[in-house]
Formats: sequence, structure tokens, C-alpha cells
Amino acid sequence: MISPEMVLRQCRLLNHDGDVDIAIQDGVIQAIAPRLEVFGGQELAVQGKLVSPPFVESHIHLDSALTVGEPRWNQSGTLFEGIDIWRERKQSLTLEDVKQRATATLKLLAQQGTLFVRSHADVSEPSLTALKALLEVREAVKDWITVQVVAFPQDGIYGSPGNDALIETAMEMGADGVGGIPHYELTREDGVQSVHRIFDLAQQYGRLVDIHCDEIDDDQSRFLEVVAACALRSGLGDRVTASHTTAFAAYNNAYATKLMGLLERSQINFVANPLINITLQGRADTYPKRRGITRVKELWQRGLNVSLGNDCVQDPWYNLGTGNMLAVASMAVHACHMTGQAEIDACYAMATHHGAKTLQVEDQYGLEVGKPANLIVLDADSPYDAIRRCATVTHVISRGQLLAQTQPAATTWLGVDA
Ligand code: 17E
Ligand code: FE2
Repeated sequence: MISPEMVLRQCRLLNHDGDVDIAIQDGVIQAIAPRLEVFGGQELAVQGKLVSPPFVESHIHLDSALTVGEPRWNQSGTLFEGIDIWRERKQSLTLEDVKQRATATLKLLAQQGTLFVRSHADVSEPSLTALKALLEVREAVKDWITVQVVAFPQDGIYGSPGNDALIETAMEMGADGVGGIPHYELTREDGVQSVHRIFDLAQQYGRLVDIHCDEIDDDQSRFLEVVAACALRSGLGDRVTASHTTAFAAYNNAYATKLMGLLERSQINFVANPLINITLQGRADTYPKRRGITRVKELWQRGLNVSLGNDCVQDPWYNLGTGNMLAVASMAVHACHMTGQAEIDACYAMATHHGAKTLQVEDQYGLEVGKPANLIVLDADSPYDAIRRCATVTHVISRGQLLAQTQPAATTWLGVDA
């Protein structure tokens, strides 16, 4: 008999027949079995609901979150107007401003079941306020949520003279990853050079790579091949992530097929941000309009790692958003034609396990004995049910502690005969 601090009774697990009990002790999963005999501890009656590892937010900008309308709303809906609005807003960033909005956003994410987050921090301002603030937040929240910070040169590494030095300073300050935006550099050559520079920094400082790559509908935007080639040649492989890659959806199939072989060899990760890119992309199209989301289905079918992100919560690029990963997965199901049963399950995996692979946190992640007790209870009986109904995450357990609880909405019918 064991004496855990907490026992979850009758949990339905992913890919597992029959319900199990889960015992938690010292912040770690102590036992998983159909009926655990325990002595003491807090009991949580899950009653056959889905218990899952937490969601992984593979891509968000915590520095710009919750600034919608400041100083103005994005009227064109394009990436480029968003960058211009942010350039204005970021002139008035303070540490307190960024920390307050980032922490509020992390709480939104966590209460909806996300406990691992990769955030980009804009490092195109000489003060590096966004980065400093997010590094402080990473530390301040680490007891309840894991945050990685990627140094992201929003205005390009070569867009203005000081930016190259700023991204190196960001490495010295302790960013977890190095990013870039090759499709926004002034020329194709600058874009290629920026990718090489990013890989040099990643190797020199031993950091992860996560590049905003080809986030444009231009079928000539082909930096993904450069990223994949660098990942292959440097041996960085799955420590590298290509985010967005929306142009991949615009490439002709002959080129896309050739590229797919290189991607497979490179073993890089992909992050799709379907809520954002379905709205940002296709803006220069008339009809038919592109969906502007990378080839999620084909990448997944080839066994490549694809995960998902919100990208934004109410910022210059996206006026909406609540930070809910099930909403992101639902948009992936719809916009990427992932409606088959296995495909819906795959979209759930993209919001969970695949994200852990992108973030390279698999050693801390998953419902297994000995792993940190990070888990969520959903008001759903399967991933399909969870995505279809955008189910409430009723309990969030982080490091073995109950962090947040939410009541599902309940309707009472009045005045209608059953
Ligand atoms: N910056 C960028 O280049 N692309 C985006 N989707 C966001 C910020 C949100
Ligand atoms: Fe982004």
C-alpha cells in the first residue's frame, strides 16, 4: 500500500482501454493502475473523464499579447500591418508592462490546460525590454509553468545595423533559442545569410533554433530548404524548428515533393499556427483564396513532427484569441482537412506530445510513473470529444499541485417539455 498526496480515481487515458487510478507524491507520478490501494491523500473523482498530459503551446508571442488596439487595430489583417503597429507600440514598452501582460497570458493558458510554453521575444529594440521582461517571467513562473524564450528579431537581423549585435546579446543574456524572419529580410541573400547566422549562434551558444520561416503566400519564398539544409549539415536536426512555413502550401507540387525528402532527412520540427495564418494569409488573393497553412497533413503523413501554437492572444496580428489549445487544434482539423478519426487524434497529439518534442522537453513530459505530475482533466471522454466541443479543462495539476479548477458550463431548460 502506498501513501500518496493525491489520487485521481477512474481516469481515462489516451490510447488506453479501461480506466486507471493515478497516484501523485512529491510532485511526481508515483503509480498508475486500474485500482490503487492507498492510505490517505487527497482523492479526486475523475469518473471516466479524459486525463491527459498538459497542452504544449509551441509558439506564442507573450511580449505583444493583450495589446490589441494599441495604438490602433490592424485593419488590413496582414502580417506587415501587424509588424508596423507593433513597431509603434514597442516604443513604449516597460518591464512592468510586458511582465504584467505576459503573466496574465500565461495564466490564461494554464487555466485552459497548457503547462509548457515557447514564447518569442522581439529583440529588435536596443533596450531589449521584451527579452529582459520575458526572462524574468520565465524565472518567476517556473514553479507552475515551463516557459522557453526565443530571441526573435522581428524587424530582421539585417534590417537595421544594430540588430545583429542585439541577437547575440540575447544569447549572452540567456535566451533558450535563437530565431529569425528570413522572408522579411530586405533581400533573398540577406534572408539566406540570416539563417546561416542563426545556426552559427545556436552552435556557438548551444541553443535551440526556432525560425519564423516563409510566413508569406509567396511561392518563391524558399527559406525552408535553407533551414533544413543547415539543420542537416550542422547536426542540430530536431533541435531546430521551422514555424509557420505557410509558403509551403503555395509551392508547386513538383518542388514540394523534392523538398519533403530533404525535410525528412533533416528531422526538423514544424509549428503551424492555424488560427493566425488562416486570417493573416491569403490577403492578396481574390478567389480562390489560399488557406495559408503549411502542409500539416502531408508532413504528419511523412512522420515529421508537427506541433501547434496560438501565436497570438489579442495583439497587432490577431484581434481575437483566448489561448485555448483546443481551439487551435479544432482550426487545424478544419483548415488542414484533418477530419478522419486518426487525423483528429493526430491534431490532439500536435497540441500535446508533439509539442513536447518541438520544445525538447520529452524527458519531463507524459503520463508515466516517475515523470513530473503535470496533467489535466477534461470534461470529455476522448480527444475527439474534447476537440469537437472545445471541452472545459476542469482540473490542472502542475508539479503535483492542483493549480486551477474550472466548472463546465451547464444549461437548464425552462418552459419546454422534454
Ligand atoms: N510576428 C511575425 O512575424 N509573425 C507573426 N505571426 C506574429 C508576429 C504573431
Ligand atoms: Fe509567430
